Amino acid sequence: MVRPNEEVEALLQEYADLIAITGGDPFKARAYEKAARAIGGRPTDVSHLDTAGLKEIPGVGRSIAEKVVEYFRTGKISVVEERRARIPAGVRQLITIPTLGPKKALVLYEDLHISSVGELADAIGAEKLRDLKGFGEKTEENILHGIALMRRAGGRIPLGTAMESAEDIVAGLSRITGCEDCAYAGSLRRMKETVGDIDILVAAARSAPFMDALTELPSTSEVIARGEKKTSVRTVLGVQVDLRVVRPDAWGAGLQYFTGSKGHNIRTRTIAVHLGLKLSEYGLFETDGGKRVASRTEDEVYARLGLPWIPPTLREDRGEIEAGLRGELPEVVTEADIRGDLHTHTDLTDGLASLEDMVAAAAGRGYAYYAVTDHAPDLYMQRMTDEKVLAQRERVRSLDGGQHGMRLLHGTELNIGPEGDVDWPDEFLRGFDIRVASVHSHFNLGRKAMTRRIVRACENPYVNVIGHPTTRLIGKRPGLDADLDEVFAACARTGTALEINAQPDRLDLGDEDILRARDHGAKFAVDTDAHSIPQLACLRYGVGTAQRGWLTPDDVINTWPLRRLRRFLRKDRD
Ligand code: DGT
Ligand code: CA
Ligand code: CA
Ligand code: ZN
Repeated sequence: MVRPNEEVEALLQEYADLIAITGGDPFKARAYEKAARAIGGRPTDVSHLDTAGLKEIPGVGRSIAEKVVEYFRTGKISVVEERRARIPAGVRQLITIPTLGPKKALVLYEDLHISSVGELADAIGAEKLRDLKGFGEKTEENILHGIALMRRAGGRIPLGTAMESAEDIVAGLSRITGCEDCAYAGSLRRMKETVGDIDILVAAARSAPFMDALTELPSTSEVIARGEKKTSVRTVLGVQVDLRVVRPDAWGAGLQYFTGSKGHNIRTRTIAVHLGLKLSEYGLFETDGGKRVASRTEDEVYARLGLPWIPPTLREDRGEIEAGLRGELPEVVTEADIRGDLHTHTDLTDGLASLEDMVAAAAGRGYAYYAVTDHAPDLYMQRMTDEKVLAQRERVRSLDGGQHGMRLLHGTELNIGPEGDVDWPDEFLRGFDIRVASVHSHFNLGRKAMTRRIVRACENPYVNVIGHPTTRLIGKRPGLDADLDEVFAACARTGTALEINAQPDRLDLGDEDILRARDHGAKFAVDTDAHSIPQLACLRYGVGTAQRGWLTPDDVINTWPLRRLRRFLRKDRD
């Protein structure tokens, strides 16, 4: 991601929220939101552009362009500052509740002086909302449901957000003299879908320079605790960061300990005890006499316990210790194994970049093949037509094999209707090389109907991949109510792959569902669903999730050579 673009995206999005909260013009709010997304999705730094250059970005008019220029010249946008001053931060936090819009948030603030999520929950408990104009018992219920959804994420941060902060911090600390090693550990290194706090580890002889540096980073807003071995801060995004400095000769033991999980560590410590050893963050020691037997690398520590090195994504005490002891640890899929992305969009529908630009960026990632899968007509707001998609096919064919010899597949993302039907008749579907099918509507059908619906989609001889199978949005929307075991069995039986959507707010399927689906013998596609060039890089989160589901390259169709993939895509149609 390009940092200046992201800063502008966040500011313009905030401005859109502020307009909405203060009861401003909804069209204006939407315009800023759109421009925010467009700028955030640009692959190249916008900070060098002048007003004219900025105006070439779709959705960016003169007034927005001028605000962006102002930001890069002065470090702020004055109208944003003005609106901010009128609204307390707590009120802005209210609209992050998924079921509460800005208008209602404003009423709550003005009439009941509610300015935090906690105060709001209390007011609902005291039945104070139902008497407000435009509110009722049903509204109270809806908002409570929204707060519950938000809390279910437990104040935890999405993997993608944590990763970007952590990589910035690691880069910053690595530049300090005396740094022999620096890495993030904890749940982030295990690629858990949400992260409680960020754990950073440094190997160095002296800790003070690193502790100082962390407290002085521009992203640090508050120092929680400053110590010799550990310092904790909070960043401007509200994320806690724990930094520990270890001696270089104890790097492996420290990394192993602070990567966790707790469950995994309990198992490794128990093995140590049975071997007459003691394992801590300082190393592996003989119980009698205290001689250190391993500590420099994780490899050494695991080896001395009779284990192979275990990938961090497997360290959840889900059988990895037993498998390691038996020498049967899976060779999990890695980013390098992925030969192509099979679910991506262009500006023909709701993507931000042109076909040519997406293809060039994909080729730049070294892919052997790449599928373009814009939305199909039943998603009305995307205005897809037969003519448009056929014209796109011509362009795809002319680009095929051009960039570094990368092969292109022309595909589409179909919409699974309430009865399990999809857009377009069979003759038309036949013309595509690959078809992803996803649920985009009718989320509350009831369990039986929902299960039947998705199973029917799998049984369609043209449907190759079920896109974001549960439709969950982490911390915002729970997954569909369906009998997933029945869906997974149908996928295995019909030769339909399950997507592991790599967008960090989706990660859909998630790790536990992947483990179940794998037991049914289903295959998977790790795809980004990229709507912009930077989003192609989200692949790593999908791969991490696939690893957490113990998948090997053989389980993942887009690691296969094109010939094998094409055979899979034919299903049983011949
Ligand atoms: P999180 O931050 O809630 O997403 O999860 P973690 O796994 O990052 O947990 P965290 O930050 O509390 O601690 C990082 C790692 O350090 C953890 O995975 C294992 C290790 N660790 C921390 N405290 C303890 C402890 O009391 N006992 C053991 N065995 N390990 C610990
Ligand atoms: Ca942590
Ligand atoms: Ca921690
Ligand atoms: Zn999509």
